Amino acid sequence: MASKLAALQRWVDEVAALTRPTRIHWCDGSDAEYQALVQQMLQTGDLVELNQQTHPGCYLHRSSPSDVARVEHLTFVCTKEHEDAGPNNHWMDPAEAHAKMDGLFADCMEGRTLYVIPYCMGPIDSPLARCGVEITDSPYVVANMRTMTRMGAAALARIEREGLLSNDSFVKGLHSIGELDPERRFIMHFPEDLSIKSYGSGYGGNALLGKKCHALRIASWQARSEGWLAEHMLIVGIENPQGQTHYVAAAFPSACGKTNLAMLIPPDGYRRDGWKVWTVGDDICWMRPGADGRLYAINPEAGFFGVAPGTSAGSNPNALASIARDTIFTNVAVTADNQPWWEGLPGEPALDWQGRAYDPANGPAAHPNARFTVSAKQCPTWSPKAEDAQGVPISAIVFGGRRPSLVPLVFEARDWAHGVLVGGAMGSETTAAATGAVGVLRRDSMAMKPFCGYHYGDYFQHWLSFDQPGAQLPKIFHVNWFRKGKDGKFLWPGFGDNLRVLEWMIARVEGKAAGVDTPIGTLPAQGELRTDGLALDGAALDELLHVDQAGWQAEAAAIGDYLREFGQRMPQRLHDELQRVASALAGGPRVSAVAS
Ligand code: GTP
Ligand code: SPV
Ligand code: MN
Repeated sequence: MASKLAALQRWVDEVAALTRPTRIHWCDGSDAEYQALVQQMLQTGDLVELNQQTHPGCYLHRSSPSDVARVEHLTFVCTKEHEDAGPNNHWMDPAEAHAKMDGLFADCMEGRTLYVIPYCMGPIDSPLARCGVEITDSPYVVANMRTMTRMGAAALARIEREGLLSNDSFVKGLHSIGELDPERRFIMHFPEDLSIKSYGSGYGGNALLGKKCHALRIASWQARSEGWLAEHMLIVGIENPQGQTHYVAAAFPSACGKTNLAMLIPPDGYRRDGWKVWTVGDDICWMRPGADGRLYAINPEAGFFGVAPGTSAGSNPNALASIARDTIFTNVAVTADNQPWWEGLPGEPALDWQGRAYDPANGPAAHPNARFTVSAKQCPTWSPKAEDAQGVPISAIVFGGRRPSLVPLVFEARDWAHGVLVGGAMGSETTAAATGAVGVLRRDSMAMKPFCGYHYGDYFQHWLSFDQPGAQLPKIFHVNWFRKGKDGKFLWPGFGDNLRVLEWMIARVEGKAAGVDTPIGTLPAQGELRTDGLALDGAALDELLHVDQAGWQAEAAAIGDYLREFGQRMPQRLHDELQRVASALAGGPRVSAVAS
């Protein structure tokens, strides 16, 4: 096969001349193609068959042990001007980066097949969707891209149609697993020519280029120039007993609860009352203002690449139901009867994620960043609106992170500009989703630190720019499910019970809850957070809703230092907003516990 779009055909020819593959395969996205790839990978050992009685259509991939997560220190944004990438990104001169990468790619596909993957991010007929083409030599990447994107013939048709109208009709992503050598591994982005070059890793966000590289880093750049937002957010629909649904978008850093919140199961009492939760997306949200001034969001992905460890009947039954069949597992353990296993599931592991006989001395049986890849259609709560070409209207935006102390369970920003400050000031403890130390508190503005494809100062300005006459913007909230008590345990039960907090937010959106104003924002007034059926004592709730004035003064000072790191491009509006909060903390009304 080939393409009638000259720009695409020329690029594939150029890449083939550089990488010298033995074969070229244009992916059509069919079942037959997927099955053939699976059979081939079973033969090469790239996939291992799991128990087909208990898990039909499920396979295990064991990645190279030094290739198990995103590599932020090897990820670059290569803009002509260094300043445009911002202090939040690693930068390399584009000419230097191309030369370096082309050196690595030279002849790297000898003896391999070059796969051409046309894909669409978002419903294939959506005006909000965008297309890309990934070239890879990894059949595992092809199989995952088929689940995670709309991949194949329909995407190619859209690319060819749009290619007649514009030179920028698709993002070009070039990927090779290379030698899987961490010393020869780079993830390079060229937002000015909508292209990506990734070498040396086969793992998730490094290799499935539609996901973080395209749908966040490149898309955030495109979104800025075109007036929309590309965000690291889940999208969830909350249906009340009257049958009205509010859509909420929430940004939490990697492995901080997006998949769990997106698939939440209401607590018993809520279920009996008729509350329902609908999953629209679990990782990425593209949104833009509609004709009525509201923000409309699509999930650009078609599947979930979710964290396996901790996924259980208690924490996320919807995820567990989704992955009972037709799922690729990466770096999980297996039981004696060859079922996938990870910490949090009943039973016990026989082999660990590296295929060794399980020995606790070697650490956890499943890698902490072990993942499942599954079609979103398999999720029992998959929203009927998830494939809507126009997207869903967003009522509330939520920011949150892992904050063991200080940050209350929930508060509401007083307006859009304050909300942008709240998102910008976000902090969270690092997780196993990226290589490096785990559990270190760092600033992660809007959960986009690893994913914003340009200068954070410009990004905050772009966020502020949505506040225009006629805009019907969502309310902005901040949550913290991860506050710990003196015993080191989480104070809040989390998971399904997070609906209690969402219910308060929706009541605020509808003007039905009063709240208590504090210098950091509005918290639930006494009795506003529904706690029936919860084993939570009054002292814990007081602590969860307490605003520690001295602690917040220190936090505000730290936020100020952080904002100043972005220099001249940081909007003055955010400095002013922080100043307003700091003054209120210093001299404003006394802050106290607001609930018991
Ligand atoms: P990425 O896919 O990496 O972007 O992450 P994600 O934000 O989708 O993360 P996910 O929902 O998979 O969360 C993973 C981790 O967060 C697991 O360890 C969960 O157990 C934990 N987690 C999720 N929700 C909660 C919660 O409400 N409370 C607590 N204590 N832990 C939670
Ligand atoms: C994340 O790290 O935020 C992920 C997983 O969603 S990966 O696709 O590997 O980036
Ligand atoms: Mn993510």
